[in-house]
Amino acid sequence: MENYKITTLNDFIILKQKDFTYAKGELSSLLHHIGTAAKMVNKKINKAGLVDIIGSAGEVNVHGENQQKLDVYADEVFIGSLLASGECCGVATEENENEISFSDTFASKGKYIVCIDPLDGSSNIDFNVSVGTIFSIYRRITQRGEKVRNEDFLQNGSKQVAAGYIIYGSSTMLVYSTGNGVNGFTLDPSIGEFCLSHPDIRTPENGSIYSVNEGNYVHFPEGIKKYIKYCQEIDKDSGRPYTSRYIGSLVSDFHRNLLKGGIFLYPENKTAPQGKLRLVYECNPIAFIASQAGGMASDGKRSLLEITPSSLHQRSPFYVGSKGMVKKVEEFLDFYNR
Ligand code: AHM
Ligand code: MG
Repeated sequence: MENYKITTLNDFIILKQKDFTYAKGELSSLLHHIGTAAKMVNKKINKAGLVDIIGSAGEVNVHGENQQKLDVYADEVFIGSLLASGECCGVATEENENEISFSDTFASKGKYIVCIDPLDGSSNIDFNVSVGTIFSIYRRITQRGEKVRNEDFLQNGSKQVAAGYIIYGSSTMLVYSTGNGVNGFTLDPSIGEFCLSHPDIRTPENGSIYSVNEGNYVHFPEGIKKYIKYCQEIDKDSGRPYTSRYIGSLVSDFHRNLLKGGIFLYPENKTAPQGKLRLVYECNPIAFIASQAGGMASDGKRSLLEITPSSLHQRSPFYVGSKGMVKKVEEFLDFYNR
C-alpha cells in the first residue's frame, strides 16, 4: 500500500502552535497567509515568458532601480494577504519608501509587523533564474490599535519572532523558523500544498562552497581579498580549494549553502560602501534562519542579529553560512583591516 502520509504547511503550523502554551493562533494565521500569497506569486512566476508579464513595469522603486512587473505584482499580493490576515498591523517592503500602516479596524489591532522583500533577485526573472521572497515577523512596539511607527520596524534582528524565505526554483520551497529550528516545505503543484520535505534543517559547521560576486574583487576590503585567495589555496585537511558557486540571487545562493555547507559573502566595496543588501528585509531574516540552523551571520565585525537598524532601507555588508567559515572571514577582516 502506498504511503499517503504527508504533512502540509498548515498541518505543521497547527502542530507547532501547541508548543507555545499561550499561543492564540495569530502567528499561525499570519504564516498561513504568507504561504497562500507565495502560491499566488509562484503561479505568476511560472507563467513568466508565456504571458506579457516579464520585463520592466516602467517605474523605478525607492532605490532608483527599475521595477519589474513581477516586483509590483508580488508586492501587492503580499501586502494584500498580510492585511487580510488581520494579524499584521503594518508592513515594510523593499518596494515602498516608508512603512505601511494598516488602518483597517481589524488589522490595526494586529500584534505583528512584517518586513518583506517580496521578490528578491528579480532582475534574474527574464532569464529564468530562481528568485525568492524573504520575510521577517516582529511583535509591534506600539500599542494595539495605534498607527504603527518607524520604531516598530527598526528592531534589533534578535527580536524576530519568525522569519523565512520562499524560493521559486526548479521546485518552489518555503523555509521558515519560529525560533525553534528550521523546516522546509516543497510545493506539490498537483495538490497546491506546501508539504514538509526538509524537517529540522541543520547546516554543516564547515562547508566547501564560497559564494561571492568576484567581479567586484578589486573593490573588496583587503581581508576579503585575502580570504578569497585562502578559499582557492590547496589544503587537503580543510578541503580546500573550495568550490565557487554564485547565482546572484540571494535566496538561491543561501539555500544551497544552507543545505550543503558554505559561505555567502556580500562585502562593502568602493562603489557600495555599506554593501548592497538591506539589513531589515534581506539580511536579518536570512541571518535568523542561518542561526536557527546552527550557522551564523556577521557584518564582518559582529553578529548581524545584534545590529539595531537606524533606517528602513539601510544596507549592510553580509557574511552568512557555516559557522566556522563566517568566523574565519571575521578573523581575516580583523587581521588585514585594522
Ligand atoms: P535586488 O534586491 O535588487 O533584487 O538585489 C538583491 C540581489 C540578491 O538577490 C543578490 O544576492 C544580489 O542582489 C546580487 O548582487 P550582484 O549582482 O551585485 O552580485
Ligand atoms: Mg531584494
